[in-house]
Amino acid sequence: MATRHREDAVLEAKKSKVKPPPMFKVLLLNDDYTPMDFVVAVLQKFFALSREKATQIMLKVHREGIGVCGVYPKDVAATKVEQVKSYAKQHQHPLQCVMEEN
Ligand code: TYC
Repeated sequence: MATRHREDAVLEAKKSKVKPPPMFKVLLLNDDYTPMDFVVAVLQKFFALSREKATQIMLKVHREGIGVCGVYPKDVAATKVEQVKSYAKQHQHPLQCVMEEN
């Protein structure tokens, strides 16, 4: 680095406190009523997944009861959970979405 300030040296002397942020899984839950194509559309719309990947995750949730849509920092995960729940509610589907620390 070209310019080094005294404060940098002070900071470096301490143990680095730069840590990666805590990450949270966003999970979809199965239910008996939400249409499969709606779940695939949600996964594509809010998790930027291809139709193929979205279909794989939807089928995993359908068969196993729960599945991971993605892993994000806390605020991003919380936003995705709210977006999915709100969108499902708008369309009158009981689809549930939750987050869990990784
Ligand atoms: N079980 C639903 C059905 O048979 C499909 C479904 C999949 C619902 C995943 C929710 O998170 C879910 N129509």
